[in-house]
Amino acid sequence: MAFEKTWRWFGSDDAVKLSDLKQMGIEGVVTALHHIPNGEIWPVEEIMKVKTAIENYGMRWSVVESLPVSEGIKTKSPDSERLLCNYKESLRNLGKCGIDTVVYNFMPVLDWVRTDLHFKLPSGGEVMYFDFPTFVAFDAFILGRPGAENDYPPEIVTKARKKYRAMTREEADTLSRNIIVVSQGFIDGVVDDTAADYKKVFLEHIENYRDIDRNKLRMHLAGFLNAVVPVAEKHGINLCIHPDDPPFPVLGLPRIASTGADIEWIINQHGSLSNGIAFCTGSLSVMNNDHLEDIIRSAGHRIHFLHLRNNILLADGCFYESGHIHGDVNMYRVMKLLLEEQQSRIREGRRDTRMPLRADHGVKMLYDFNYGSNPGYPLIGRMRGMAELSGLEMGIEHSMSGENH
Ligand code: DNO
Repeated sequence: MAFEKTWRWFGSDDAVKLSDLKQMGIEGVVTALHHIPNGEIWPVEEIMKVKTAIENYGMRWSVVESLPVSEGIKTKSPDSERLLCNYKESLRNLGKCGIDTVVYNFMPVLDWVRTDLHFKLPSGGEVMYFDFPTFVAFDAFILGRPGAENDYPPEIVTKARKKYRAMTREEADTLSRNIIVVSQGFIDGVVDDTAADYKKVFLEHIENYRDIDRNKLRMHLAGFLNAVVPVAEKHGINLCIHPDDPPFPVLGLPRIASTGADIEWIINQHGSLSNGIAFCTGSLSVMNNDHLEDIIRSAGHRIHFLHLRNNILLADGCFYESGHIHGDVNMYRVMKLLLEEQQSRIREGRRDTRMPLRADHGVKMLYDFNYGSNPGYPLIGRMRGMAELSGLEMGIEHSMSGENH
């Protein structure tokens, strides 16, 4: 049985239409109610509109990515009780509509970070790149966050200073806008594109974490899970946390979903299957490639969603995305272990055997340059990734079942 082929679709504004997805062989759509402001309740009628539109094309709304956890919940602000009530209500409404998989993350302020959204590969294709010294240049010298220099290794700060000195004002502005606005806006980022002084607003968000260290953030996540997992379970929903991207602290903010040990800690906070993870090979492999297989072995039973993609890892914590099957992640081994997990679910009679998979991010290529797309989400590059992953999956599945044709 193959994994459910899914595709991240950004709603009716997406240049790719549902009819296109159908042609591409997509079975399940991954989307969110992007028009509902972060922290507000998702009403049944709005959920049903999207669900019906998807089902009219013979596909299913397979995964909600994401039902965003507001900053107020992450920081436990005075408004957090109301936000939590709204979150639970949205989950109930999703459950009533028969949606069974919901992704969230617990990364402070920024969802994911890249310093270059248009890194040119020798082939002419474009991918996203994270350059650690450039990121530190942004934090310490462009944003000027107080104390930032002390939050990073001295040798990286030295390189960052050099990078900053060589930057034009325009380059520095593009870098800031990419990190704070462009890479976040389409996924309900915390800084509004229209904010006049978006860097100031961003710094204020960071400042909200001044008394929140790793332990405290963990306690906030534990509180969140205790509140929402029973609701999810009652309504037949599997929640899954997306790992930190990149999986190490940035901006002096705590990170709690970066390593195998973090994931173990998270799944142990609540024994329900509804307390699960989104297995993102791109995020989890950046510091340590080898632990991907360990994570599948130890936490595989809680994996509810597969984000597969690859990276090339470089010195100094830098990396760039390299499509799907080629790169530092051993996609053959990862796929094989995931298929074994699916087999064991079938043997155990579990209901959640679909294991929705999406080709995460992709190389911008060919006609992708003629159409607008959100950073990381080109049509052709992702479609190539889906095709590669499907072929790999089919080959491994056949060899596992002993078939030789
Ligand atoms: C980036 C995505 C993330 C992910 C969220 C889940 O491309 O993987 O934005 O959707 O972190 O909440």
